[in-house]
Amino acid sequence: MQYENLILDVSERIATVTINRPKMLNALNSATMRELDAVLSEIAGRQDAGVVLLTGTGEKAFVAGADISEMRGFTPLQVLEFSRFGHGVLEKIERLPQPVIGVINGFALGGGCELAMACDILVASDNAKFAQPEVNLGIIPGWGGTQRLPRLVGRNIAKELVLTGEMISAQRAFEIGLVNRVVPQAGLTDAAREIARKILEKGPVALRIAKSVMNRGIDLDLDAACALEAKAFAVMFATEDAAEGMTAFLEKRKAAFQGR
Ligand code: CO8
Repeated sequence: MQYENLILDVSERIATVTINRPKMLNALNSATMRELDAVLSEIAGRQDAGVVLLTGTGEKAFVAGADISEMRGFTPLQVLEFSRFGHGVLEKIERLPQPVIGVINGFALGGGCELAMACDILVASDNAKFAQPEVNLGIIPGWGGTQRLPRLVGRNIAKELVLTGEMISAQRAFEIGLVNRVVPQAGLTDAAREIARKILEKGPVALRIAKSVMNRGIDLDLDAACALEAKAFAVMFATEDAAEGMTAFLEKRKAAFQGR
């Protein structure tokens, strides 16, 4: 499929999705959100993509939020629809079979920060900035920011960020556990691809199940979450990858996983 507001590149089993509206700092309008939804469906079915990188064009912004110029004219019902659609897109990232690395190359604000938080791992450039600045506009986060941020960084730090709209540095985002690592802008793509390559060496079925169990389990009580893990663990033993991985260890060789 052809995309107008994003670029999809697949090479070395890494699918890179680049949100491409640099004049608006990659702000997300409804057309871009529909394309994001479509590209995720495309990637989910691609056997040649084992890991996904999600980033924005340029060195200034990952995504500066929802497109305010479009959003301002929405009726409450249109906003409700846009909010629910966005929730669905972010959930699609969380349910994607492949791990998704957010490559945060600049501003990740509002909907941009929310999009980042749906990714599995976040690598940020040292010039990246994060905020949930919606209160500056007289609104609140609408793509999961009030919910994912407290789960990621704790309730009170999340409240401080949402209630003040304060913009924080990449280093501060690292300190509060919002991002996994911070690297110089020039080395951002290499750092993300290095993590991707490491992941690509592992059993694809195990990656898919581990991601799913962690994303599903986090909102369950520990007992239910561990029961989910136990069932998934048992299912792993029906896979060829598990047999190959354990046999390869015992035969002191590198496993050749087939993703089955
Ligand atoms: N929407 C639309 N246009 C934007 C956005 C945006 N979110 N961010 C930047 N732009 C545009 C600017 O208007 C400007 O356009 P132009 O060149 O035509 O004047 C261009 O991008 C460049 O931006 P600036 O000139 O402002 O660049 P600066 O370097 O001076 O500032 C900032 C950069 C600090 C990032 C600044 O642009 C800014 O504060 N942007 C808005 C950030 C923001 O408030 N984001 C949150 C939006 S609300 C949201 O995301 C809610 C998500 C949930 C939606 C739920 C469903 C409805």
